[in-house]
Formats: sequence, structure tokens, C-alpha cells
Amino acid sequence: MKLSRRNALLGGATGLAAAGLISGQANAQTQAWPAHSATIPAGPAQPPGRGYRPVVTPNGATLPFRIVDGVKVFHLIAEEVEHEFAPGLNATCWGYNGRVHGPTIEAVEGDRVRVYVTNRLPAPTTVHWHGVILPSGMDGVGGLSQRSIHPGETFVYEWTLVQHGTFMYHSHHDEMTQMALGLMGMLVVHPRRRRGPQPDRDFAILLSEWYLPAGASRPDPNAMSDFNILTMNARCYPGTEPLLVRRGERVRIRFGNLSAMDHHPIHLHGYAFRITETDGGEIPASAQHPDTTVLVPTGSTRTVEFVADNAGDWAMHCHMTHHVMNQMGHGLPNLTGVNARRIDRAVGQVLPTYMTMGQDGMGEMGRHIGMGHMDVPDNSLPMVGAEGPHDYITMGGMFTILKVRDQLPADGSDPGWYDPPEGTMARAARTDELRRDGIDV
Ligand SMILES: [Cu+2]
Repeated sequence: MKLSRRNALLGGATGLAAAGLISGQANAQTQAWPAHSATIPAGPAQPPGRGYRPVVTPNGATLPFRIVDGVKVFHLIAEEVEHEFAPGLNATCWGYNGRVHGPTIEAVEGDRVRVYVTNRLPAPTTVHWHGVILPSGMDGVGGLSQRSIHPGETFVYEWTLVQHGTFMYHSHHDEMTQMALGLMGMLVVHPRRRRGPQPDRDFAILLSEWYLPAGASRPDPNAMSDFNILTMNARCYPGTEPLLVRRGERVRIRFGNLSAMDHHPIHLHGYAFRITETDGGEIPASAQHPDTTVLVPTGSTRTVEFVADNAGDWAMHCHMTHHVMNQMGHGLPNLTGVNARRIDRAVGQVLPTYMTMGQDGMGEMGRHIGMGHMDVPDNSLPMVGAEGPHDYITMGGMFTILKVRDQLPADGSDPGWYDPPEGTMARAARTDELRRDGIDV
């Protein structure tokens, strides 16, 4: 079994070369590709986690599998799912196995995988394995590589993983609708042979965007620009789970982006990381570069690594400021700088709770809503944030927190907020300091 699979792999690569598909300039680079996939040891299928550090999908899950005659067998069920984006904001979405997004599929290079896909949606669907090298007929593009899976049907996909890295899966039938409703997930393939230092923490985060008008119960797939729910693993802040790391640990974060229309520059505070791979493969060490923001184009994955030697609560978020807002009404008039005292008084006579907002920006919006000063529709989230340890956090959407601590609770629970050591936190300046340093306020 082991041998024949390996032979099949070798045969496949040789066949490609013989057919002239891998030819052209015989430089080191082009030669390296077929050679690489041809030398993958097709080892025995191992139980989950054996031989690799399992990926953690914050707010998500990993798809279980069973091993049948050396093949890893998975079962995805496409179905309607009641999904919570954050406490107070729910919608009827489409997902897999009761989750939005679907659970992360995890396997090892050289594994033979068989994925059953059952369609419990009211519409036909398919599953495409994004970035994965496989036979054309397993590629999951509705109409092109297969006929679509009708409601009630179960299809089977099967291939051998000839690469390692970070990939994704998603519907490739009526893409605009089905991906906007949530039909996507991450697919992680670990190298068969250990390459470089193993990460102590390995996270997978899938970025996506939705349009859910305040009070609506289903995302609107027809939106083209006005996305108002920006998510990491289908959750928006304050619904995103923090990433917990012990100080000194080596951290890998795999970002995927299957947003309809947007790329996301994800910025991490407190660190410089190296961008180590894309869904096309590993970036050679000589070409990796340090950065603090990684642009994750839609339809791509980017993996970053760093050693978490800087304790603290570190923001990690999309740097597009409209992507760290929740349910922003983009059609609002600009009220910045407006004196609303007179209008507040006039409207207040007929609507006692009325208060004009936005003259000084949006930062206070979430807090006012939280305090009940402002009526919002049921099932809606304020534009911004949540109470933080020191003040209100004025970001929502594609925002989460990396919590690096010397010690973490043994049960994996949230360690709470970071307590900065004496003398290491910004504070109000004292008069004697201002005088000493010649600052005239
Ligand atoms: Cu963004």
C-alpha cells in the first residue's frame, strides 16, 4: 500500500515531465518543483497530531477523520447554520458541519485523503480545494471539473497530498452567493519531514467579509462594496477569541482570505514577524523579509512566524480602518464639528431620548449604545468595540488580541488583561515633568 502510493506519486510527476508539462528552461527552480513532489515520503497515515503540532483555529474547530485502509477519510456536510458573529449579532448562514466557517481540515504531506461532501443546502454546491495540487477532476469547479452536487447527494473527492502548506476550501458553485453566506474553511498540510524549528503555537485565521444590514437575519450576498461585518474565523470583535501564547514561544499564524472584494493588511503590534509561506509554497529563507503588516490578498494565504518574547496584550487587526468597524452606516452625513445643541433641544421635545452623535467622531458610539443611551435595532452590533482594561476599545470587526504571558492558565482559559509593570504604561504628564522638560501646555 505504502509503496504503491509512492510509486503512483513518482509516476505522476514523471508523467507530467514526459508530457512536456514541466519543461521550458532547465534552471534550478523549474527542476526543483517536480523533484520536490516526487520525493515526498508517502508514509503511513497517522492519527491526528502524530508527527506534527496541531493547528489551533481560534473560535473554530478541526475536522475529525478516520483512517480506512491507510486513507484519511473526512466528511463535510454543507448546511444552513445559525451563526453568532459576536454576542448580540446572529444570522442564518451557510456552513459545514454545523459551523461557520467550516472546520479546518488538517493532514500530512503524502497522505491519501478522501473527502465526502454531503449537500444539505437547498441549492447545488461543490467544494474546491484552493491551492492544492490535485487531479483536474478533483478540483471542484462546478461545471468545469464536475457536475454540481445536488441537494441530498453525497460526492467523494480523493487524492494524494503532494505538497505542504496553508490552503483553503470553498464552494465553487454560485460562488458569489455561497461564499458570501459562509461556505469556506482552512486546509492545512503539514510537511512529512520536519523542516526547521517546530512552532509551539500554530494558529489558522480565515478572513472574510459580510453585508448584514442592522436587524437583518441573513447576510446579503449581493453586496459589492458596503461590507459591514469583517471577520476572523467568522467572528468580529468583541466576538474574536484572543490568541494565547507563553513568552518565548515560537508562533506561526496562517492567514487565509476569501473575502468577496477586499484584501486585508493584517498588522500585529509589539513584534516584527517574517512572512514564511504563501499558498504557493514556502518562501526561501533568503527571500523572506521582516514586516509588521502582512497583506493577505483575497484568494491567498500568508503565513507569518515570530518568537513571542514581548509580554503584553497586543492588538492584531486589519489596518483598513473601515474593517475595524461593525455595521457601519456608510451613508451617514458627516457631522464632525457640527454644533448640535439646538437641534438636540428641538428634537428632544418630541423624542426625549434623542441625541445627535458623530460631531466628535464615532469613538463614543459603542459605549453610548452599551449604556442604553441610544436605540439600535435588535440583532445589531454597535460600530465599535468593547470595554477594555483602561478605557473603551474603539475597534470592532477584524480585530483580535495576542496575549503573551510568562504563565498561562493550565486549562487554556483567558488570562485576563495584561498588567503592565510599574513605570511601563502611558499616563497623564505631571506638572513638574512638563516644567522640567520645557513643555508649555
Ligand atoms: Cu481589511
